[in-house]
Amino acid sequence: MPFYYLRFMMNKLTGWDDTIVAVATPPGTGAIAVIRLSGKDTFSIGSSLFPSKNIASQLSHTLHVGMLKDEEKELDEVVLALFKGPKSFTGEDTIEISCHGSTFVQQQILEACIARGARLARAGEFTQRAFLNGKMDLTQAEAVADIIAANTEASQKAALHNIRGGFSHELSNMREQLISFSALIELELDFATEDVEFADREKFYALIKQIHFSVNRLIASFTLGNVIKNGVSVAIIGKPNAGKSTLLNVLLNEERAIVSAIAGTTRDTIEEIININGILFRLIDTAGIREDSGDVIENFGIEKSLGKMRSADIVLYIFDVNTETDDNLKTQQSAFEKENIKYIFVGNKSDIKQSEQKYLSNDILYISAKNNEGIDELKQVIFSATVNANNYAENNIITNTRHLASLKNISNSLSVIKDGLDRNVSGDLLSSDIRTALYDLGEITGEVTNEDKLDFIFSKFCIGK
Ligand SMILES: Nc1nc2c(ncn2[C@@H]2O[C@H](COP(=O)(O)OP(=O)(O)OP(=O)(O)O)[C@@H](O)[C@H]2O)c(=O)[nH]1
Ligand SMILES: [Mg+2]
Repeated sequence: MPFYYLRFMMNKLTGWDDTIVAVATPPGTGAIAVIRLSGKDTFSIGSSLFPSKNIASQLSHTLHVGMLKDEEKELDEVVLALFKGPKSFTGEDTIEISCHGSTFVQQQILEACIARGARLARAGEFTQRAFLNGKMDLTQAEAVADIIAANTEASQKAALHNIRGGFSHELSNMREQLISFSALIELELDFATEDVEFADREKFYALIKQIHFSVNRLIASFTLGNVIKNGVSVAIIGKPNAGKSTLLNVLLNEERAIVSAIAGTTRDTIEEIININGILFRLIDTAGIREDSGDVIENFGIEKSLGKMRSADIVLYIFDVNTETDDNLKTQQSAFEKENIKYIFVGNKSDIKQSEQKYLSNDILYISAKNNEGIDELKQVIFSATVNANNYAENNIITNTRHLASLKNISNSLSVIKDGLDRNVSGDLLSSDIRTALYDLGEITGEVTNEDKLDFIFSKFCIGK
């Protein structure tokens, strides 16, 4: 019998499954709104609102069209979808009422449900119940929030992969292997006086090494995961008139920023988003940087440009190929390198290049922002400088800081175990280190957790999910 059947029966007996209700569609008026009910009184509440049929005696996974009524008052003509626990999203008896999208109608239906004993669901409570009822582990539940927040192909792909349990599958494999060794070592402890060794230390060392490798790979994948989830910030920096705003406009394919031949046109920063190969890049056009411009507002803008330059994931240093000197580029280069700033040199206005100015830096990308030349190439250069394409192809990518923190703890515990094996430490020490690693693994998937932690995780969800 699957775990969730047991859980479902237990909740029924203990009355933990009080009935929750929420509007699952976004607030406001739309064509259709969906109201979701889950918990032990779902069907009795549903039947009392839907007098034309006895909901409880209908088959699971069926749709019913009819008038929703609060006593004699007609509320709306709706479609009611019915899912009997445990074969539902939450694992409990659930109905979803699709009504017309008036906020007034939605409100009346909610009130009618509450008057019959349901209570308003907290943020994420439907998914929290799905987790508590064993329908999914914690990483899968978190991926539900990720798919709702997905705004690019890459974040959608990563979230769907984790909803299907891709990441938890890798973790549970590690967990099982560790548990089987830990059992053998604990068995040795039972025979302590006889000095036996059930767990082959060499095999164990190889296993720990392999798990450590996988854990460290997952940790490393966070750089990419973070990029997938939060995007990359790109500051466009340079002297006045270099063509920064022209570049922003051509990248966006829209006349977003004012362009003019007057040096010092851009004062404040302008931020816009573009999508390159499924990843979001936040472009930041800044005020041109020059020694004291004599203009207070422009000086403020320059200060701001320097701040954006330091906090960006990558800087596009754009210069006019007709006026830039090699000396200045060298100065820029060493300033970026000193501050550990990732940068790309972009030589602009190559359409009117007159002299054959030679720059010693090999890595200059020549463009004409005005004529849209070299722009596609620049996009690919920005992409490959910030997105690790090797990791991109791999399956399990960490996008969640909670998972990252636990994985780092696991990596530390595995180092301790490896070190212990090197020093031939006793079985009881090894066994306690393995238990620490297992604890951290269990924390990611939610096998080890507590109410506060769960409340914190699910409070970041939408109401109705
Ligand atoms: N010929 C040519 N002119 C360009 C090119 N890119 C920009 N310009 C011109 O250079 C001038 C300055 O362009 P902007 O994009 O406003 O320069 P900016 O770097 O944003 O300048 P500030 O905002 O003052 O710091 C404008 O007259 C543009 O038309 C280019 O690729 N070729
Ligand atoms: Mg500008």
